Amino acid sequence: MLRERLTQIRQTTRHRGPVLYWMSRDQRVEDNWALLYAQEMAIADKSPLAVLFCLVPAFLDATTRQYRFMLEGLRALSVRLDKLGIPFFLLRGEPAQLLPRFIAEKRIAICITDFDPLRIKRQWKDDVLAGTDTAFVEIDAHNIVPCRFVSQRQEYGAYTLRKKISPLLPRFLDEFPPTVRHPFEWSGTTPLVPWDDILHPVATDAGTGNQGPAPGESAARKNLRTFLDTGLAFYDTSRNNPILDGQSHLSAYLHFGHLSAQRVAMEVMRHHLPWPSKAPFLEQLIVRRELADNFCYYNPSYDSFTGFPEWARKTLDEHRQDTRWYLYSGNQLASAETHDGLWNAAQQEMVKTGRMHGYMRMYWAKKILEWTESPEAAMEIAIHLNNTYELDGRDPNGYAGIAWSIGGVHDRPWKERSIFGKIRFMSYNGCRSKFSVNTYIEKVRLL
Ligand code: FO1
Repeated sequence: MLRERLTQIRQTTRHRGPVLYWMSRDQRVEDNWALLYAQEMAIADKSPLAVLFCLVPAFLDATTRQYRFMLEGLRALSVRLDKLGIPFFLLRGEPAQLLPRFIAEKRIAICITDFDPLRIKRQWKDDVLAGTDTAFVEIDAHNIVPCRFVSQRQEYGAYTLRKKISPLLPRFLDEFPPTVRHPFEWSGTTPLVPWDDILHPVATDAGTGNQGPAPGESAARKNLRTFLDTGLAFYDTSRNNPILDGQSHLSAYLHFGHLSAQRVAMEVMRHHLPWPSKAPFLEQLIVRRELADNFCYYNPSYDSFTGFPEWARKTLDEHRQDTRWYLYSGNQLASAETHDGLWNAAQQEMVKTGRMHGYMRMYWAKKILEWTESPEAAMEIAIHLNNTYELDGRDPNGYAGIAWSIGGVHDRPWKERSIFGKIRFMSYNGCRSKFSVNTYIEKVRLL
């Protein structure tokens, strides 16, 4: 594994003992640099290897919809790991309590964890580190070019990050070795996970309609195959049209780590289509996604008004007193009770299916800025709705997308207008010029 993927969190003289991969973001067996590195270390030490997942009772507004998708994926993962002689522990509770106890009980020699820029995850790691003195290593198994390596500061936009990522791509699109059957037996029993009764009693239920992608690593690979065979060719022409189903439908798999973005990139690169047909998709998959991790990692206020660029805060401040012709509460927006049928359809698509078309996500978030009393209220409501209903919510991509829409993050000033100031505006008529609004509304009504 390329050493740039690795960050030494704590180096201590290691006693001999099992290696632990504390899995969180990258919930897959294949193409997982954190698992591969943990296995490499364990084999070098002639030690056993285990994977641990801490299941928390609540996670950033997640509901049964997301927990079910994740848990079904983890259930399939535990079967795969079992076949490789790697025990999978699923413990319920907070990492700060569970990890130190597990590390002490099992005499873990070193703990490997996967990179995640979200505040909650960094807090978990700090809490766990405070409770144990074991060696700790973090592997960026999510980004193709590791986040901490590709840039040491918040990037202005896609164009500045792309300049740094592009020359490094050939090196970081390196082939994954297989995860092998582990040659050193885990001593002691592995508790069976009571999968059926685990489904989260705590997370509130929100529109758990069962339609939507099948969860897990093998379903993710099947969906990737389908996208490569039938979707990629139309991606560029149809991606801004919510009536055509031109999206890749891979975002939930990427969010839960059922699928490696590096795997997707390598498969697309190998695809027979000419480069111009692939470039727009690779821009979203590589540059936009890694830009989101860069934003969340280097900007501590990634989910609030204070995280906006100075020009955006200034212009929004100047327009705080502008008349809001429409004002809606979070509840009215959640139940799609606005005057705008197009916006309502986008909200309903998300509530019903756990997904919203990429183009509509921008329009949806920008209208929340227009129809709430302040940019702060808009951020709070947009993030809450996104994290409650989107299957791929609670992700750096979501925070960066909302901050782009409402706060001009990674964007530039546009022609000044009321409420928005110089924040890029999107209008109903603008949507009508791109696709048939009524067809989209009707499509959502029939969902
Ligand atoms: N990660 C965990 O380590 N434990 C959890 O119980 C957990 C729940 C969870 C629920 C919904 C969701 O969207 C994500 C969840 N995650 C959990 C985190 C996830 O694995 C990703 O790491 C982040 O959301 C993306 O940065």
